[in-house]
Amino acid sequence: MPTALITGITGQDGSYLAELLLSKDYQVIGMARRSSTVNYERINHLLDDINVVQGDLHDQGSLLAILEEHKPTEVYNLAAQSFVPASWSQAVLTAEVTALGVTRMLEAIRLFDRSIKFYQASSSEMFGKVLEVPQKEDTPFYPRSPYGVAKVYGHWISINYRESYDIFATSGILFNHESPRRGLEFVTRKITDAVARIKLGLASELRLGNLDSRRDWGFAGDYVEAMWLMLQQEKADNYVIGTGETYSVREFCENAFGFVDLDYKDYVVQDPRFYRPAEVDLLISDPSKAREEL
Ligand code: NAP
Ligand code: G4F
Repeated sequence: MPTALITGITGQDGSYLAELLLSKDYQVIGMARRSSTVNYERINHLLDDINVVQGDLHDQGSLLAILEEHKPTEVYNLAAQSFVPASWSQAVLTAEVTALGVTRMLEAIRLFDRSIKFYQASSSEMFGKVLEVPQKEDTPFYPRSPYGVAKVYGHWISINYRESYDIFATSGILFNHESPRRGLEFVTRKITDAVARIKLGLASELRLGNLDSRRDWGFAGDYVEAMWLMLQQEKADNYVIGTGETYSVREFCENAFGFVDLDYKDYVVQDPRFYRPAEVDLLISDPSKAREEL
């Protein structure tokens, strides 16, 4: 039975990936950081089948100890400070977790067992102020947030450990992916949650920032399958995962409100509090390499 370690098991992707790996008869070890109250909402239904262990990307010793005790054959590094606006208000923490955390896990692998296959959760945020349309694996990066900058570091340190130590370190450059399990502060769930509340008479408006930015939105449940496929390849590589389609936040609002016969213009208020110091205006993927090879 293969054993996989998932960091970020309590997050959106961690929960879907755990379900996928269980369906493939993996033993699943999920790493969660200690908090004063547990936040297992997304994995409550899996607790009989997975082993949740405490560890933190800040803490090198905890990562090494988990590898030594559970001896995974695959490590999926999904943990991160992943909310872009928080990366301006907590820039150093974002760098510690989202950037240096990757090195800490790679160091643990280097020291314990270099045959472990490693997946790094890289992001289309790395393309930022895009230098090519659509974006693919060799499109140059121009990150626009401390989060994007930290992800560029995580991407390149993964490639560096691949080239320096021959570690199977793969970087999945995933475009936005959403689901009912998405955190409520991200724009898709913020909108759909508000639409439901407004329709039920529980809210009267929705305050948003930039309505004109465009994203290539996919479904998280599909994208975790791509993560697994990347680690089943003969060699480690970089892959862009996306739909190849792009829509604006405004179009998303039109659709979501329209779905319950409401007009978004009657409810959406643009609020400067939700504008970002630097915006990523347009993301659209060219996922042809993944389609051909995975
Ligand atoms: P998410 O829901 O925000 O989950 C992040 C996970 O990281 C949570 O389990 C969180 O734990 C954990 N975490 C945060 N800081 C940690 C630390 N210091 N030590 C250990 N764990 C820590 O994110 P997601 O949407 O599932 O995304 C998964 C990964 O893919 C992230 O790395 C994200 O940056 C990346 N990504 C996501 C997308 C997307 O559109 N969803 C696209 C590209 C890349 P708590 O529950 O305790 O907070
Ligand atoms: O949903 P968002 O917060 O996602 P964002 O910034 O694209 O980042 C997500 O996707 C990345 C992949 O490209 C991941 F790496 C990252 O971890 C995260 O999962 O914002 C989407 C767009 C932005 O342009 C933002 O300015 O929606 C715009 N927006 C407009 N009003 C808003 C709001 N975003 C949020 N969160 N809240 C608003 O009120």
